[in-house]
Amino acid sequence: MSQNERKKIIFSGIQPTGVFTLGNYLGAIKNWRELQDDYNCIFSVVDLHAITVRQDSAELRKRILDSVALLLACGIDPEKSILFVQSQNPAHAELSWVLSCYTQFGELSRMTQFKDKSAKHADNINAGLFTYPVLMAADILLYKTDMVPVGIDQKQHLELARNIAERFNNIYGNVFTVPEPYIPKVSAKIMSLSDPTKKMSKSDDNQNAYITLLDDKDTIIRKFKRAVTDSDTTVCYKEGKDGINNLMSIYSAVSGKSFSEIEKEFEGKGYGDFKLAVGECVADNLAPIREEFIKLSSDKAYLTEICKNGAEMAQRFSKRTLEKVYHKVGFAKF
Ligand code: ATP
Ligand code: LTN
Repeated sequence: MSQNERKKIIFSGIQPTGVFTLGNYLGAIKNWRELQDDYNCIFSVVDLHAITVRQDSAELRKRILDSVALLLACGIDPEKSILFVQSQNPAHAELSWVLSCYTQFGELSRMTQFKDKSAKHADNINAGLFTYPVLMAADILLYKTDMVPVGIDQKQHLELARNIAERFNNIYGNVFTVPEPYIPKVSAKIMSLSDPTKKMSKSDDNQNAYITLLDDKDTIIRKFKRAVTDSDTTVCYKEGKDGINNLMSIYSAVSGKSFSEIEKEFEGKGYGDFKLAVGECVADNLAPIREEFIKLSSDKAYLTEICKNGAEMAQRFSKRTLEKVYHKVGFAKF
């Protein structure tokens, strides 16, 4: 890359709604770590998004700092990337308001995450849950983001962010960069271990449905042993074998082996052997993250420093976009 060519910009976020799962890791965070050398990366713990579902205040405060520690433990390097907590840069909420006036009710009504979360939290279908994708668009568009590494569940939100950006640009000229998704091939959607037709999610009520990045080896192996599969006996990737397909995707993403290599490895062996191998491989992969988290999470002063610096940089980088937007829509400046 020539000196004049600017590095492309990456933005992504994760909600501090629980301990990150293997799904979060394989669908998003692993890519974040790998992209840091070649892109200007900005990663955020999106606490504004988290309160669209009712949270306990003390618990949320703890989870935010734990999330920062866990991202650092996963290899997000504050020397290379900007790591910050979303609420600490007011520009996100400010741009979100403006963009909500350029987003249609009908568009938001079609969002499948809104439909799923409304069904799950029928007693709290708040306006923030509905406008959640507008805030996500603001997150992305503030930083002139070129690429957004996410799991496939976020593709629809990203499509909406692109539409909002294009709509705004059509009215006011070239204000926003239109972002592209960056979605992994094998692990774009890791499924729940107890119901392989559902996404693995950190806020699932059933702890056996997900592996967290902080589970110990015994817990990981136990959860994989209990994973729901089928009544067949061969380890092969086939339609209708959701549970086995999911375990094969996990094993492939973690070990680097292809599906045909995995099928060969377990020829003539049963599901029990396969589940144990997946469990051991995942546990060995996650062990260094867990160890690093234990070290980092007790160093509150260090974590606070990272958050302060990150917020300052995020504010600095997003200031110009917000000013431009305010000017374009006709706000007076005094
Ligand atoms: P919640 O359960 O609170 O809704 P979540 O586990 O779905 O949370 P998010 O914070 O919403 O996680 O997502 C963070 C990132 O992880 C996003 O890029 C999302 O696409 C990705 N992701 C989440 N779950 C999975 C999964 N099961 N497989 C692959 N990627 C995932
Ligand atoms: N909505 C995302 C989290 C998120 C995000 C973002 C992801 C919030 N803002 C910006 C990418 C870019 C989710 O995972 N549920």
